Amino acid sequence: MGGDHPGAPGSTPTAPRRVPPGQRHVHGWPVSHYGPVPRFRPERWNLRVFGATAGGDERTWSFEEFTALPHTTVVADLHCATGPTSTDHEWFGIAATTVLDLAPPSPDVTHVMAWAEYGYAANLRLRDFTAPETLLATHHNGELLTAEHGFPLRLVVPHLYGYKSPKWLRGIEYLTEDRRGFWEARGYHNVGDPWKEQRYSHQEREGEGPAL
Ligand SMILES: Nc1nc2c(c(=O)[nH]1)N[C@H]1C(S)=C(S)[C@@H](COP(=O)(O)O)O[C@H]1N2
Ligand SMILES: [Mo]
Repeated sequence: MGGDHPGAPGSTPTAPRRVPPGQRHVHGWPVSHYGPVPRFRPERWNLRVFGATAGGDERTWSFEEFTALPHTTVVADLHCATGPTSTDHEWFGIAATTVLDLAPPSPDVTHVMAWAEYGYAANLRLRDFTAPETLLATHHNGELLTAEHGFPLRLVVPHLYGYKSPKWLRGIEYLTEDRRGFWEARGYHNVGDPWKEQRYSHQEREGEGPAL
C-alpha cells in the first residue's frame, strides 16, 4: 500500500480523494439496510461474546457496562457494495481489540460472526476484526448514532464494504471455521475488500470463502 500518491492515506487534505474502483462519491450520508429499524430497549439490551472463547464461557455486557469501556476515534469512509461511498465519518467507540482483550478467543479461532438485531450477521476474518481501525461505534461526528445508522452500537470495519459493518450490533461469535453471514450467503463477496473490488461471491477465488 503506497502512501505517496494523491488521495492516499497520509497525503495532504487538498489532494483529490481516492475512492475505490467502481465506487462513486456521494454527499451526505445515505441510510442503507435491509429490514426495519429496531427500537432500543436499554433494559433488554446486552452485547454478548460467545462461541469459541478461550475459557469456554461467554461474556455479556449491559449497555451501561459496555459504554463505560475506553473509547477511541477513527475517521474513515464508508463504501456500500452497491456503489455509493460516503466520506469523512468520524466514528467514536470501543476498539474491537479491547473486546478481544476482555473476552479472549481460543487459539483456534479464525473468524468471527458479528450479529445484529433481527438475525442480520456479517462474517469477518479474525484479522479484519482485530485490525486497528475496527471499532464498535457509539457516536458519529460527535453525536450519538441515530437509530437508522445503528444506535446504540454498530460495528465499523472501515477497510471492508459496508455490509461488513452491522448496525444494531448485539453479538460477536468466535468461529473456528468460516461461515457466511447475511449478504455473504446472498451473492456478496465473502471477504469484501473494496480496494480489490471484491463485490460478488462469484468473484471469490479458492480459499476466499466457504463453498456456496
Ligand atoms: N443490521 C444491519 N446492518 C447493516 C445492514 C443491514 O441491512 N442490517 N446493511 C449494511 C450495508 S449493506 C451498508 S452499506 C451499511 C450502510 O450504513 P449506513 O446506513 O449507516 O450508511 O450498513 C450495513 N449494516
Ligand atoms: Mo451496502
